[in-house]
Amino acid sequence: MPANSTTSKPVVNPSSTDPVFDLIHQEEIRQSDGLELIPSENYVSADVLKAMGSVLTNKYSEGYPGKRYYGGNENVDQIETFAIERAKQLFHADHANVQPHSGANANEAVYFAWCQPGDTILAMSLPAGGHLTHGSPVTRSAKIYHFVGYGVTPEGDIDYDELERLAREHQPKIILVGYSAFMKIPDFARVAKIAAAIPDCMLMADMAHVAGLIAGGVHPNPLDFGFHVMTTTTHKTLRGPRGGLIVSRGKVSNPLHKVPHTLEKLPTLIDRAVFPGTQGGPLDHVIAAKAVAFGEDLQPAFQTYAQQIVANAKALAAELQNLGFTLQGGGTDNHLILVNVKDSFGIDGKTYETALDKVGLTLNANALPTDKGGAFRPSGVRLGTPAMTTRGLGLPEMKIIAGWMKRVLDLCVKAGSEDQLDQYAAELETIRAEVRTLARQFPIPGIPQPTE
Ligand code: DSN
Repeated sequence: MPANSTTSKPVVNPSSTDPVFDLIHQEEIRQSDGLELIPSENYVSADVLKAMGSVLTNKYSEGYPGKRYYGGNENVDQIETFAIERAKQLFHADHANVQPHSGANANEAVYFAWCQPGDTILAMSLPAGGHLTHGSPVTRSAKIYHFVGYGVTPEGDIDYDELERLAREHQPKIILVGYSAFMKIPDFARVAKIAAAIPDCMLMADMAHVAGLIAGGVHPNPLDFGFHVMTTTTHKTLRGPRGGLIVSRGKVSNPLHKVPHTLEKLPTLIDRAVFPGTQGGPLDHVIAAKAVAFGEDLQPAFQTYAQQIVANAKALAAELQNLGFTLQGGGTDNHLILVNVKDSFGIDGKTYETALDKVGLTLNANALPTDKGGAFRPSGVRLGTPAMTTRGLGLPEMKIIAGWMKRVLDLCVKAGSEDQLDQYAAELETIRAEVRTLARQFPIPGIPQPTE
């Protein structure tokens, strides 16, 4: 047993003596006994877990259904086709590529499909709420393409005037709308109008965070507003396995839009950019799990789930505000909440994240658009409701969670800094026990529950 293992008895006997299995078991307990507030995490169904753990991991399938570089793909071809057709149906798309290993790979493939080295891509800057893969200087893409960043207004919405000015000035090959800390609904039609005036400009949306809300009908779909390509991860609100997805239009959806290649070629360019452009063999077990998850996302129950995610986020945001927390953008229209703990209570986001971890509430410290704290000591924390909603938590529990967050915050204020938190270990342990008791009332799908 590892030195830090808890005293709980194993839920099931590990199937091997390899300590890795004991650690997996400890992770089952950690997930069961805590509440997951990280907005990019979720819990998959037992069926998705089963597909991921299947013999498909043994197979090589470079290529696409019907056009492989290996024999023996008769089952894999059908599985990948299920995933493709279900993804197209979910997002009203003409084409889907289900092979990207991650959201980062999906983005990289789209840039590679459409741009030449040195071309300009206009995207939301990271401090404004954008994503690392949208041009952060530490990424490979930023060394190949020229990224220009647009920001947000003091109210937390996209600064569309700035976006338009920068688009005119830089004539980008891609305008990208996407984010990992943005709480409004983008005005896709307005961005499409801006792009229509730029020759050769492709419209790309990275909807990794809200793809499940789109699939569930509670968020607009950029492909319905003239966007040509949408990328996403499959493990956040879509509730699938870890992985990426690209869906696109295959025909001209905006007659004002002038492009060098006809848009009918876009699917081919994307497929070539994924394989062999940027990836090798697909992860067939993950693609099977994507197919299963997309099948679940197409069910009416998923729409109810998506509605509840947003209702829970709004309720949690409102209660946090009642308790004195300042929220970036004044609240939320999706599943995300960005709390300015520094402005509200003088505590940095990392100290607060550490303290919340001790009581079993997991979220992440996050920079705010005007942050002076840097990436490791930012002023905010980011949280969201997709995972809790999967477990069945509803509006009454959102109030309880906000209350715990305030009690932990008060202890942080008393402690003054992270290294003084131990003085309040007993108080933190009391809250931890309350969190565990509630968490165990809402089992995680697909795994055995702790028994003591
Ligand atoms: N890492 C993801 C997130 O937490 O938002 C984005 O890729």
